[in-house]
Formats: sequence, C-alpha cells, structure tokens
Amino acid sequence: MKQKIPHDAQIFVAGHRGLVGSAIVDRLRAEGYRNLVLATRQQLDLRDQAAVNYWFRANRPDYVYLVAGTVGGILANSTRPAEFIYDNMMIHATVVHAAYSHGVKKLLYLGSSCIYPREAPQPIREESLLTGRLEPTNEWYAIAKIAGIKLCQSYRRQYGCNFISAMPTNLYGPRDNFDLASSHVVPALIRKFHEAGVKGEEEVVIWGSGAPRREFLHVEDLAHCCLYLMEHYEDDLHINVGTGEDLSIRELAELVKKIVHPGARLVFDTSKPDGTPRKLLDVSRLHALGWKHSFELRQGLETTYRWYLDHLDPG
Ligand code: GFB
Repeated sequence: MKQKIPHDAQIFVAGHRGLVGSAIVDRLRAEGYRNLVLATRQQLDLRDQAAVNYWFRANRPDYVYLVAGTVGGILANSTRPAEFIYDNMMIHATVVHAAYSHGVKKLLYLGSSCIYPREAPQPIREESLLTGRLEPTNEWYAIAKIAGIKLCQSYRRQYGCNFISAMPTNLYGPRDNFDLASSHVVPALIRKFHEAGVKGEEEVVIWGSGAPRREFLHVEDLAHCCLYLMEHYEDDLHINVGTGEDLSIRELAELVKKIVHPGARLVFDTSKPDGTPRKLLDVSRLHALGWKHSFELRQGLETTYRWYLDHLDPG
C-alpha cells in the first residue's frame, strides 16, 4: 500500500542539523517538497514541552520526521550517560505528544540498533526487543530509544495516531561528527588514518580488539529509506533498516587504511571497550516492503573521505 505525501505538505524534520536530519532535508528538497518547517536548537529546545507545543501551534506540521537527539560513539555513550538518557527521553516525549495534540497526520521516529539485547540471536529480528539484557556501554541511550518506540506504539493504541518507528543500524556519511572523543568508529578511523598520513606516521590506534562486528549504512540510503517508509510503512511494530551485511572492526580499519593511508599499521588498544560483540540486523521485512540500500561500503567510505577532505579546516 502506498500513501502519497503531497509536495505541498508541511513537513517538520526534528534534528535537521544532524547527520540524519540534514540528509533527510536534502532528500525531501530533491524530491520537490517545498514546505519544510525547521527549527535550530537555538530557536527551539526540543526538551521543553511548552516550547514544543507553542512551536507546533505556530507551524502546524502535517508530517514529522523525529530524528533529533543526543548521539555519539561508544566513549561518549559510556561517559555521558545522563545526557544521553535525559535529552533523548525528553525530546521523544515532547515531540510525540505535540504531534498527537496538533493532529499530525504521520510521524516517523528513528531509533537505533542498540535497542536490542547484547546477546540477541543474529541477524537480529524486530521481535528480539526486550528479550534480554542490554549492552552496558550504551544502555542509557538504548533505554531512551526503546521508550521512543513505546511512545509511538502507545499513542497509536490509545489515540489512533499514525506514528511509526524505524531502527537503523550504525550510520556514517557526509556531515558526520569527526571529533575523536564523541564520534562513531567510521569518522574516527577516517580522521585517524588521514592525520597519520599527513604527519607521515605509520601507526594508527584502533580501539578495542578489532573483533566486534558492525553493519554500516550510508546516511543518504537511510534518508531515502525514511521517505520510503513515510509512504509505505504502517505497522505498529518497528522496522529494522540496514544492509544485512557486516564486517569486523579490523576489516573496517583495513578498508579505511586502503582508501586513506595504505602505508599505515594497525595497533589495537585493548584498554578501550569493544561494546556489543555483534549487531547485524535482519532486514527481511524491509526487503519484503520493497526497499534495499544502494551504497556499498567501500564506495560510501570513499565519498565520506572526499567530504572530509573538502571540509577540513585549513587553519
Ligand atoms: O561506532 P562505535 O563508537 O559504536 O564503535 P558502537 C564501534 C566499534 O568500533 C567498537 C571500535 O568496538 C569500538 O571500540 N572502535 C575502534 C572505535 N576504534 C574506534 C575509534 O577510534 N572510535 C570509536 N568510536 N570506536 C554505538 C552506541 O555503539 O553505536 C550508540 O554507543 C549507538 O548507542 C551507535 O547505538 C550506533 O557500535 O559500539
């Protein structure tokens, strides 16, 4: 079933300055959506219910992409747990509630693959949610993300709202965060290999053992998928979004090395956490719905590295 979203609909992308939100805005504009209603963090504190209500009343969005939040890699998650749980729980609650109060036609909420139990059978099916203990390095973020899914389901059940949830795997791409203390692994490795190459150094330090396995989706694929789900997905159950393929962190590092600094040598710092051993998503429901990714990892890493080079601070 397809529910066409009219090109003159008012669309709110909550979190439009972030990696995901900015890619969704680009995609919406490319597809001819003219009426995007956006607010920066300075204009609207999404944790403040009164401010969010006021903003919805003034801007009357018909459709909402809820992709705002405090995000970060394994270190940021384990060292700033209060920010990760508070900011995300508040943002999800205020936006979902305002979307209900102001009669939003449809809302897409984006979670994360870290919602699943650490020891979930692989590839992870949507039904694995809440069947076991979470990975300790990101349980605060995961709890907030699970609460977001449950918010959407509860507003569907009690008020009949058309709110859906998608769970993307690890993301990367242009406009990612390249700050080594808070970034995810892909931008961190691109930056580390690049800087080692510039300084003429051989050694590049990779956190952990290199054994954990991860699945990576290019953010432009995710943006395309979000627009697709807005038109094609209607279920109460959340849906996994990924490629269905994973590799080890060592293999990822070898790939980044080839692209960025082929002369480098990998050194593993096992004092840093590995995190979840594996989180490969089962994407059969997504494929059955008719959507598949288009960026292969190598190509995606190359375009991301090119973006990084184009946006390096010359100072
Ligand atoms: O991307 P990442 O920080 O997040 O780390 P998670 C993935 C793996 O890469 C871990 C290793 O095993 C890291 O130890 N790694 C190796 C590195 N070198 C580096 C490096 O220089 N920087 C980083 N950041 N990692 C996050 C969660 O988990 O994934 C969030 O904390 C969220 O909640 C996100 O779900 C998608 O995949 O481990």
